[in-house]
Amino acid sequence: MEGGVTVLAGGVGAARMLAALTQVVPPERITAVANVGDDLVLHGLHISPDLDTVTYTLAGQINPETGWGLAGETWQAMETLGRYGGVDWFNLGDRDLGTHLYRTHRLQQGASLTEVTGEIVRAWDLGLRLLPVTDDRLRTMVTLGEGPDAGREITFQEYFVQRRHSVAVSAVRFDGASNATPAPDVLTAIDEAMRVVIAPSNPVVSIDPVLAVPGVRDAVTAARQRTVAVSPIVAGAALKGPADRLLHELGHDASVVGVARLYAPLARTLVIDEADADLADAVADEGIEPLVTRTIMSEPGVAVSLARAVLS
Ligand code: FO1
Repeated sequence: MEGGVTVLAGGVGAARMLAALTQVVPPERITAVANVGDDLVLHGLHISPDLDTVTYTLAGQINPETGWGLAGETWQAMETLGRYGGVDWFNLGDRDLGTHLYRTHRLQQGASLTEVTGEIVRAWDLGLRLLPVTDDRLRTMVTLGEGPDAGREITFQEYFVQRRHSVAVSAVRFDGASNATPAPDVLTAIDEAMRVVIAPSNPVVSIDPVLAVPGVRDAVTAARQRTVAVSPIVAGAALKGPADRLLHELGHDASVVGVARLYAPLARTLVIDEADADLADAVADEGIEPLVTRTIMSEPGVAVSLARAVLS
């Protein structure tokens, strides 16, 4: 397939999808537009988990035990931090810290997040283009749904890491989104792509913040005929993380049909797993064409065949 491929990306699922795509099309033709709603400033450092998960995965350096951070990691800085009683629920490995130090310093020098991300991607010799969806501040905020803290709004990482996403959620909001502008090249990358791919990332906390940046949802809607989404839900469960639980708590169906309902205005095709073949007609009834294939990328050979299916 000629022309560019633009991927709307969250963390782990998107990183695996991108790694597979780079085996099928030259990386120079791939642009990833990544979620920054998970970003946080901690110890004065700007941390961009989804940008880093994509970078480290494509560099072949992702920590295989965690799915985030760098392989061969040590944790001595965290040990020292713990000694002082510093914030230690968000684990920053010694190798990973180098990335956050560099990013933070460059941002303080006045570089944009897009520029710094480009520098980091080049330093890891990745051929693709990785763009934060915006250079502006955008933070996913989560309202707790039950218990003593019901109604309290916390940051995404306080929900995901500190509370291990094991608490009920009643609402999700993207703070800063309405005033954000898409980073340079984001809209063009969507407008001009031969194929737009919505990666198998969490629809409500990874893809929605990308779409919440003014102009992005409209651009993807306009590209609908060229857009393929991959369901992150297989047989009613998320492959990783709390997507199934969040979909359910926020009033969606935690199934490929629920995903189809969310993506029908944006994508012509929804790739669903063979395990959900019996739901293909229900997906079609939502107004999105189902494509049934194997989608579990941790299984041998599946990632590349999924990438081919997405581009076909
Ligand atoms: N996830 C965890 O479950 N625990 C952590 O301590 C943690 C630290 C961390 C540090 C850097 C980074 O880039 C990611 C990190 N993650 C951690 C993963 C991350 O919070 C989530 O996977 C994403 O934000 C969700 O896509």
